[in-house]
Amino acid sequence: MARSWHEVFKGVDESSGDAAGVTARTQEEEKKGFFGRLKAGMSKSRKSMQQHLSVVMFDRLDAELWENLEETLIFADCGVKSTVAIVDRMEKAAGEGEIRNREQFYSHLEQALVDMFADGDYQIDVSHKPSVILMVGVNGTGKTTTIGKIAWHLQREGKSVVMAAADTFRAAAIEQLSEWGERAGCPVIKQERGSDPAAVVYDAISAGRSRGTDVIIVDTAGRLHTQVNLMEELKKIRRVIGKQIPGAPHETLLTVDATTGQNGLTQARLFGDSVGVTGVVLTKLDGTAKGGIAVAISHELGLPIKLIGVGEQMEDLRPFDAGDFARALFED
Ligand SMILES: Nc1nc2c(ncn2[C@@H]2O[C@H](COP(=O)(O)OP(=O)(O)OP(=O)(O)O)[C@@H](O)[C@H]2O)c(=O)[nH]1
Ligand SMILES: [Mg+2]
Repeated sequence: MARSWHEVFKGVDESSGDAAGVTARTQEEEKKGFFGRLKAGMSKSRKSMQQHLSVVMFDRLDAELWENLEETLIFADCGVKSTVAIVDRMEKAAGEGEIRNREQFYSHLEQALVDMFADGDYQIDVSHKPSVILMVGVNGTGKTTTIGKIAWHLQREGKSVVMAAADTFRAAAIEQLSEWGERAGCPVIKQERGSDPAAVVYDAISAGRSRGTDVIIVDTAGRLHTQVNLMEELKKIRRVIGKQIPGAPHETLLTVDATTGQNGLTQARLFGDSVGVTGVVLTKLDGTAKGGIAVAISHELGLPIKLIGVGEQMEDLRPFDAGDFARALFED
């Protein structure tokens, strides 16, 4: 079953925050509730899978079946590498007599899918004092809203947060982050529109340090005049952070919009090469029938997906769990 928010943060004290008062039973209920939302959010992907596989005759394990499975996974955007690996594994299992009916087919498929997700640290490291989380990603993918939600959860877990409005490209971006700051109850360090993002980050770290803040979260621009400019700006921000706090940023999270499909994979590759991404936040899974993109991103880039978004509400951003993801994709 899914991890709770308490479990997703590395460095959150067991006895601090609201989580200390949350009973195991409430945590269980929270997880069940999320699975329902996850299933609802992934209904487009699930329906598409079911439609593709509905023609399959599970008592005839022939070439047609494997072709059909292959097409289904490719259509779902699982990517060629993962698709080939999954189909090979399924054929092998069938050859060994492990797949004889519908149930066995789906349980093997679920497990094969789960195993495609990269190993890696699925937690978000906030164990340093202060810890710095840098949020990067193309415009509109969900950076600012994700920061707001993470900040809200961190405060609830007893961690103090300062946010840095380093997307100085648009005035609206600074306002949007400020609103999230109010909602989450944490200060937002900002300057005028058009000011140097690295200077904002410098201020935020100084402010965070003097206040004894636990976590500093940095919002960045998703679009500048050119992509080269953007990567150079992000590199500069990283250098400024690293100079003030050796070893930081401790997390560089990349937001990817699931509805952009293979294009999201290309973006992830670019950011990964330029700014050293430690994990992916995959947003808008509710808006696509091609939820398999999660598999492609994780498997082909070797990156853990740390959080997923299945809607715009606060509760729709959740810790990622590969097992739940696979179940939500196939199970009625
Ligand atoms: N349906 C859906 N919408 C989402 C999800 N996550 C974020 N959004 C919406 O996507 C829109 C863009 O989110 P932002 O957080 O502003 O994106 P951003 O990356 O900061 O964008 P820029 O500041 O322009 O670079 C908002 O309207 C969010 O509510 C999700 O999981 N599902
Ligand atoms: Mg933004």
